[in-house]
This record gives sequence, C-alpha cells and structure tokens, in this order.
Amino acid sequence: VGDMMSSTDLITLSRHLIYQQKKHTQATGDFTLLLTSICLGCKFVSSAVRKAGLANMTGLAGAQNVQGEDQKKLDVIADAVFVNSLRSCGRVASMVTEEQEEAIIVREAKSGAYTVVFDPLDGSSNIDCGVSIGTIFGIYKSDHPTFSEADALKPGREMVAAGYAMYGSSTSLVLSWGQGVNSYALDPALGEFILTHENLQLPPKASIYSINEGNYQSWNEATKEFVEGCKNPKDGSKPYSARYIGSMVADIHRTLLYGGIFMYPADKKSPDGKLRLLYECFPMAFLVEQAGGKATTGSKRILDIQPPNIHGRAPIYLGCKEDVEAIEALYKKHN
Ligand code: AHM
Ligand code: MG
Repeated sequence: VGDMMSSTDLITLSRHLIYQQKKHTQATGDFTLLLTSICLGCKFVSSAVRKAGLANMTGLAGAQNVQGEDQKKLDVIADAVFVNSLRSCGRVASMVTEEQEEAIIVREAKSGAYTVVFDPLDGSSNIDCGVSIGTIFGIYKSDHPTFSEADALKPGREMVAAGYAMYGSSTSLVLSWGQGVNSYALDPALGEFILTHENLQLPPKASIYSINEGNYQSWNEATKEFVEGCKNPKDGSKPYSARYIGSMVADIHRTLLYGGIFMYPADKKSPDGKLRLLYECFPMAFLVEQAGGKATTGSKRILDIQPPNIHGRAPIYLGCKEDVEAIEALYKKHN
C-alpha cells in the first residue's frame, strides 16, 4: 500500500469496494450506495469539525449567536447530516442514532433494505479542546424489514458491516464488511478516502491499557486486579503504558494500530457501564474481532448480546486477544 500511495494509482474507497464486489457476484451495488451516503456524512462532519472554532459551532445547542440566530451544536448538525443522507439513498429502512430517542423509520425504502445504527459525533465533550472525535456506525440488513425498531434489536454478530470515522490530525475511515479491517484516509483536496492500511491485525498481546482510572474506587475486583497487574506485573515483566483519551473512537483507533486493551467497565455509578450497545460497543467489537482481537463484558462476548432496547448499555473490555482473556479469567476467579 505504501508504494501505491506515492504513485498515481490511488486506491479510493469506491475502487476498493468495486474490486471487492466483483468477488461476490450477488452484490447489487446497494451496499456501495449506502456506504457512499455514510461517506458523504463523514466528509461533511470532517469539514465542519475543521471549521468549528472559526464558525462558532462549538457552543451549546439552543444558545444564540451574535446575530441572535439559534446556534446549533456540532453534534446536532452531524445528526441531521447523517439522517438526511441515509434517508435519501433509498436503501435504508430504519436508523437508530444516539441523538434521538426513537428509531427513525423510512417507509419508502426498497425491500431488502438496511438498518443503520450510529453515533454521529462521539466524544463531543472533547470538541472545544481540539481532541479527536468521531462517528461510529453499524449496518444490519433485513430481507423483510419490519419497518420498526425491531430491525435494530439484533445481536451485533448479525451486523453486515461496521466502522468509524475519526476526525483527528487527519480524517480516517476504518471499515469492515466482515472480511478484515481496512483503513482509509481522507485526502482533503480530492474529497476521497484513500486506502492506507489493508487488513489491520492486532497482535495477540500488547502493553497498553486504556481506562478512566478516576473511577477506580467503584470498579469491580476483576478490573482492579487487572489494572494492578498492568502496573506491577507479577512475572517481573515491563509494566504497561497507560493511554486514555476519553474519546472512544480515538482510544479504539490507537488500540487497532498499536495494540492494547480498552475498558469501560460497569461501576457503582453506571451499573451497566457507560457505552451504548448498538452504536458504540457493537461496531467497535465487530472491528476488533475482525482484526483478530476479542470484545467481552467480562463474562459474555459483546457481539452475542441481545440488546434490551435501542439505547441500552454494556460494560466492555476489548483489544488484544490475550489481554482480554486475562480479564475473562479474573472475572471467573472473582465470581
Ligand atoms: P458521548 O457519547 O456522550 O460522547 O460519551 C461517550 C464517550 C466515549 O467516547 C468515551 O469512551 C467515553 O464517553 C468516556 O467517558 P468518561 O468521560 O466517563 O471517561
Ligand atoms: Mg457516544
């Protein structure tokens, strides 16, 4: 890939998709069209994030700008962009977004349509200080959509694709349609996502742990013992490094590229954990598994959870296989 990037033969996301689809003769082009709508949303949000400080878009929703007009917060704008783009592509029967209480149903969609679950701007509390934020999405396909939120209430293993865009020092799109994980970078001049990493794979074990350690007091014993072991390995090996951005997309992106384990356990404050199943835990677990890692609640595979409702949460530990297995072993020991 490195050689190709410096050549004039760029592999754009569309080219990569067309190439992949040739291998699957049943492909109709609907999935490509759907992804094009998602990419449009990501490009729009990427450009809005770059201008956020300048354009005064970082304030609270509902606050007024100097012209006395209502100011919309960036996450509200991001939500509208994705909803409109997905609604108009004709291939989406329903959507669930973190920003809206109810599922959005698109009755005019064709049959054989998709359900898209997404967090349009995750980590938005980080916008004002310029930390990386992102869009997370997962895609289900229903041969006979019910045109109700039931189309989204399925375990994550039934997703046909998942991914995220990260608005960082550059904009990256990390995507899997169930055949490994690929990463693309947005070329701002071309407005195209260009393939940069093909078939990302996690090492079996790495030495980075990522967790909000301020919650230590309210963690369970398994999590406490695991983190203690990262700092003071019993076998005398080198301690792990701690890295926590507080923006899930950025923390998972680092985990996919450098290895490690990311954790958001249940604690006394949040007995089901903080992160949402449908559009945070499932897509990230899908990507991490596709990259050869694991994702668990401590005692259950994340992708096997039947979501209780569209905004349900779960505790999550994900990343390198052996690190996640160490947590699972500690859960067994303490329960
Ligand atoms: P949000 O959807 O309100 O932005 O919250 C989700 C974010 C994740 O990106 C991140 O992993 C987590 O919240 C951080 O939580 P905390 O501040 O409790 O460490
Ligand atoms: Mg979120």
